Amino acid sequence: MLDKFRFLTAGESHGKCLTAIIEGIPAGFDIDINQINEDLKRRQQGYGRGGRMKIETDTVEITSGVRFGKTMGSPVTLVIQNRDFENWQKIMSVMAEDFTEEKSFTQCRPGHADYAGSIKYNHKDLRNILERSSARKTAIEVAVGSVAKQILAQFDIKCSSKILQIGQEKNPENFHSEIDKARTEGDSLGGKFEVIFENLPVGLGSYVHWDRMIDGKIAQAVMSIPAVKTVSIGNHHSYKMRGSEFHDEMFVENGKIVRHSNNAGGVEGGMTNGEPLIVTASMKPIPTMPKPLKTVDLKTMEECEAHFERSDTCAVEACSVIAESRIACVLVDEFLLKFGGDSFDEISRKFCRKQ
Ligand code: EPS
Repeated sequence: MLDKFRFLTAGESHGKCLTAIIEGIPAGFDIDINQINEDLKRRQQGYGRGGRMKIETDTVEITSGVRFGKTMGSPVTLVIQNRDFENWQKIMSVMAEDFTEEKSFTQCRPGHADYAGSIKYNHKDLRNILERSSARKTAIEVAVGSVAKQILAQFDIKCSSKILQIGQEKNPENFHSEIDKARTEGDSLGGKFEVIFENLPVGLGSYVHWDRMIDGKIAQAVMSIPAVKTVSIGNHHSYKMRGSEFHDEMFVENGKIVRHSNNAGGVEGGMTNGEPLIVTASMKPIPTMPKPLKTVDLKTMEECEAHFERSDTCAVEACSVIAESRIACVLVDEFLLKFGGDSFDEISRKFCRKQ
């Protein structure tokens, strides 16, 4: 999907490590590894996370493409070690002789990829699906997104996110108690969050073809985060507003075009319009929980309770950090398509907020 800022990730939830190779970063960009680690920490720290986050302290290693804090124009490789691998070496072994039947699980977890994945890839052991479908892989995606954010920041493009709702609760002061309540009851919670990018240039994306519309690309990038169920751009009440109320009128002040509203959320005609980009998304409640869901054991075809090891109660804060990263990747890709070049200096010469 991405043309200029391309990346591939690899790694299982309880495997040795998570890896990403990013291709297409021009030379001469500043990359601060501490900043990547800050984003990784933000993804881990949200209230409502489970036992796994006590084991992991995600930090990235850059093994190619950066020298003395600057990109070299060559592929950038990022690696995050899974500390929990130490406890899973036998279960995640690559050696055929380590296989034993009792290491597999067959009680499907509703809401996860288990059922469809077992049929699609013909897996009898549902761990083969769990391991890659797990949201653990979003750790390395956040590292990639952090690199994208750092590139954008060098053109003063800034990003932030906030939680709008946890379950039914809209008051931030009550979010923690709402999560505590769900945890005590062995349940899980979803919620809603908002991501904002400011100072974007006009004209990222295009109206000329459906697959070049920036809103479509952002929707795909955010919707494919595990557990995300809705994505909207701008005022999500648009469908019940009148045209005269919704559309952002234009005025001239001091020789400049200005708007006094941003219901469009920074996108018109599939392109950024220079106003802040506002993306809202909602996340379903996490499907793994101590209070077990009824399901089927795919081996015996008998009804049973879903497989449970441990779980998070709520990961909406983590999800907002992941969404920042995913959107940053789309934006940097479009940015490089528009202002592209081989080096930071070349791009700086071409860069213009209104072109
Ligand atoms: C996840 C299950 C839990 C989460 C995990 C996502 O992991 P575990 O099965 O090891 O307890 O903690 O998230 C992460 C590990 C992470 O880094 O975000 C799942 O099934 O998606």
